[in-house]
Amino acid sequence: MGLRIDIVTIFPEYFGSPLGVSLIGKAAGRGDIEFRVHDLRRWARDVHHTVDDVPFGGGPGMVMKPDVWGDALDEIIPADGEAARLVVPTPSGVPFSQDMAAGYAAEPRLVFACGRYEGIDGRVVEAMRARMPVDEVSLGDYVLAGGEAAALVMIEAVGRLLPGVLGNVSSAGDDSFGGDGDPAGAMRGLLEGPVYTRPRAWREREVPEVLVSGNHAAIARWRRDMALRRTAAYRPDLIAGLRDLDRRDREVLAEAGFPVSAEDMAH
Ligand code: JAH
Repeated sequence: MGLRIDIVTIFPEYFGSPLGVSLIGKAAGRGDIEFRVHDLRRWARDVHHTVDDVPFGGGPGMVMKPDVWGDALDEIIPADGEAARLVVPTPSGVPFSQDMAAGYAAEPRLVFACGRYEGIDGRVVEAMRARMPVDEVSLGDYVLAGGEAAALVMIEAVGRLLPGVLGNVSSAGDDSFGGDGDPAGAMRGLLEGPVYTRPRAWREREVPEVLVSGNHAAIARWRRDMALRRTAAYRPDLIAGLRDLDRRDREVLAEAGFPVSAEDMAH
């Protein structure tokens, strides 16, 4: 019982290599994920395979035609078929998150509609919402040339959460976006700090002593300190959302310039 992912795009060739390699490629080889990539131009109506037209109301660029997208999605997601969620990458969408990736990994079927130009005629999402859940999703506040790269990012974030896809299942746990798939994870809501491997000394730089101490409690505390510091420095917007801070957490955050108020304290 795997995940089926359909991708609709005017650049089907874009997806070949990324979906064929690494953990996702192996999962697809085993049948844990099934990919189907569809060329939108198959549903174009004219000899030139036109998929875009000028925007009503004027303005720059072109807009993708609703009739072409409508026919494509009607055929790819038949009314009597398996329930599907339609995902439309767009800079005007809701921010994608680790929680959404976990939700997508639990779905039977995802369909990514990759727009180009100025986007897809607004009536397409409206019409599809009458039949299925539709998410317009952004990866951040920047504009790409189309939704393809964004779809690949989401597919990778979802794919690594599928049972059997990640080589080492436990390493999904305390990454930045701390405790993905682990609602009670100690690092939840924090960016992960630095990590180290051999050699112990490299270009005169020693690995932090605590990491070779064998003291697991001290190691966990040190990692949390580093995560708090990094989060304060790189993502100060996340600090207000942290819950259940202990005395040491508050000390570290205060040193990083974030005094924490009394009502946010666990004890
Ligand atoms: C650009 C269709 N937030 C990332 C993102 C996602 C999609 C697009 N741009 C940025 C995009 C042009 C056409 C989608």
